[in-house]
Amino acid sequence: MFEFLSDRFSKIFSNLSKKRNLNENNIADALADIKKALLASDVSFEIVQSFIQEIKSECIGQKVFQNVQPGQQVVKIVYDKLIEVLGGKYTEVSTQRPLRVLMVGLQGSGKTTASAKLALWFKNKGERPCLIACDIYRPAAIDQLKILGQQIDVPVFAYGQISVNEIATKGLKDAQTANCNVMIFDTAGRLQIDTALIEEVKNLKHVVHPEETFLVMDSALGQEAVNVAKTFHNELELTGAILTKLDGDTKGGAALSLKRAVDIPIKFSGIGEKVEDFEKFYPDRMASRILGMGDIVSLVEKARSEMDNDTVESLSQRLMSGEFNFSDFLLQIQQMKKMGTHGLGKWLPGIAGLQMDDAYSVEMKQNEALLLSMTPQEREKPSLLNSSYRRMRITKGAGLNVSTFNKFLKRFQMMKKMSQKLRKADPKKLQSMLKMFSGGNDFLTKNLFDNK
Ligand SMILES: Nc1nc2c(ncn2[C@@H]2O[C@H](COP(=O)(O)OP(=O)(O)O)[C@@H](O)[C@H]2O)c(=O)[nH]1
Ligand SMILES: [Mg+2]
Repeated sequence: MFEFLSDRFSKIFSNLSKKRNLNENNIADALADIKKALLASDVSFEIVQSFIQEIKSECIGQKVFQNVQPGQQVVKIVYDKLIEVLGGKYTEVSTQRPLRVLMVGLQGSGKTTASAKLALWFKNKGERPCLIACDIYRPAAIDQLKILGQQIDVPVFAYGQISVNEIATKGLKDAQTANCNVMIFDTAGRLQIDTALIEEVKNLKHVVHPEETFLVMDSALGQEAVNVAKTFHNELELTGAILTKLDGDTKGGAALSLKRAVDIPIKFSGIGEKVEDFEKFYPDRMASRILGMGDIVSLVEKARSEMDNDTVESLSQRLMSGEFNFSDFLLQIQQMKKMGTHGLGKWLPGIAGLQMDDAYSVEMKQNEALLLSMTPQEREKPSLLNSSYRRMRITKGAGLNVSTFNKFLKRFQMMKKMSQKLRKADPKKLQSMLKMFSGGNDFLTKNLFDNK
């Protein structure tokens, strides 16, 4: 996926990273190469222009970090920009239920396949999806949907070639009777956008009132993606896109153009012909794949937050092994004092969402006091604290009362529970992720919680 672009980027950046000093000339050379690479990947000219312009101005305003070469910093800037162009943060699908999803797009883009894939995705999350066949022009399309539905054991409502409005009305009713909470409407496409097609889907939209309208788009579409997306968006107010056939040799034009062209998030990607070949689309992971320079990116990230890398890494390893004890807890608190929950949260998922407000820092100070008044053996082996005498001594030693001790234990249990959860995650996946993002960063957090 995006091999073409990532090959080019790798070359540009390995040249740049070797340079000790960056000056206007070698930055300009690199930017010219990036521009060529993007244009050759069929990203639209306007988008490439603004992309390059923005990178240039960021490069100029950069502070130099110790231990990081300027060339590596440029990689990080391009990486951040790529994430933004690919959509920024991942946005979740609507949580409303019942949920109505309208799938639109050109013929052959992968709507019918993506409808089934999406249904399976919802089903695997414990929802009750169904599929409604609204492609009335090709009887084969209805059969295709029925077969897919059977394969994933999801009901398909099809009514033959009656008007789409009637189909929608009947479909909604039947879906309700069947107690489905996610209704996915597979529509007809044309080879090219034409007004009749748009009118038909618009009518359908008036009847269905979908919470989500997804544009299904072949990722090989290139810069034509801009026009297609703009037209569909103007007429139908899209809420997101599904990028298909990312398993093929796509250059990246469509993916890199969508957000800037119409400002809709890419929510999913199709990565093969099978119904399981479907995943959430994460702009940051995609950017990392395109750049193929995860190591440099994390190096710069680390330099930025000035982390005490070794300690934190071993802490997160301990957490994942499920062996979190009081010594680890103490280490964690001390690290947190150094770099805040935000910095540490990148490594230790459980605390990513915690706000370091006043109450929380008081609690942390108390916890630290309690931990420090334990013996080293007690910190290594929490079960030693089953003695109420020792608990009282420790609490007194820390100048606190019993209720704070109980609160402390609760917090510790929370961490421990989380570590067990992490341990249950697929170890192979964990390992490969750790390897891929050697040293950890945002990806680690997201991967850990999303792949279970
Ligand atoms: N390799 C690959 N093929 C896909 C993917 N999604 C769809 N296809 C294929 O693309 C073709 C058109 O898909 P279909 O769902 O019928 O498109 P529709 O006309 O928009 O409904 C079919 O042969 C699918 O198997 C994908 O993510 N990867
Ligand atoms: Mg179809």
